[in-house]
Amino acid sequence: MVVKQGIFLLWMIMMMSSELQACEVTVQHAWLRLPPPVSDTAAAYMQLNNHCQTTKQLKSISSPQASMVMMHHVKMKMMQSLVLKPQDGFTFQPKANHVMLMGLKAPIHKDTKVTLILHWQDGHQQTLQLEVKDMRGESMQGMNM
Ligand SMILES: [Cu+2]
Repeated sequence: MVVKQGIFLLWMIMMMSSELQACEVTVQHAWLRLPPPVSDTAAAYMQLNNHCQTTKQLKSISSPQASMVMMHHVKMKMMQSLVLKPQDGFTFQPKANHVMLMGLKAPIHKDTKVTLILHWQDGHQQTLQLEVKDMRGESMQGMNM
């Protein structure tokens, strides 16, 4: 009887911890600005929200399509990591914080499927598909990231 209860308790703990593990930061509006044809860098943007009960730390981002991906503040100042407390949000957006893809392995077109992988502190990897947006008609500041 005691063993049975012990196993049940263990099962409960496992269920609860996998529940915590499973909670993912939500990512919305993930997109990449169509870079000029000659450029081997591109900027990406997204909105992150932590609806989980634990603090989440984004350690790094990678992409199979770029040799390096960095998180930048305005003026290309590097962000080492991004800490999101429960209920915290963070937005990468034009002319502010952005995700920078460097060393593009192939030219990106409007219909290219761009993949980003978010590497979280707890070992979880989150794969995103980005929409490529052509912003050239929007303003003359096409190079403004
Ligand atoms: Cu940058």
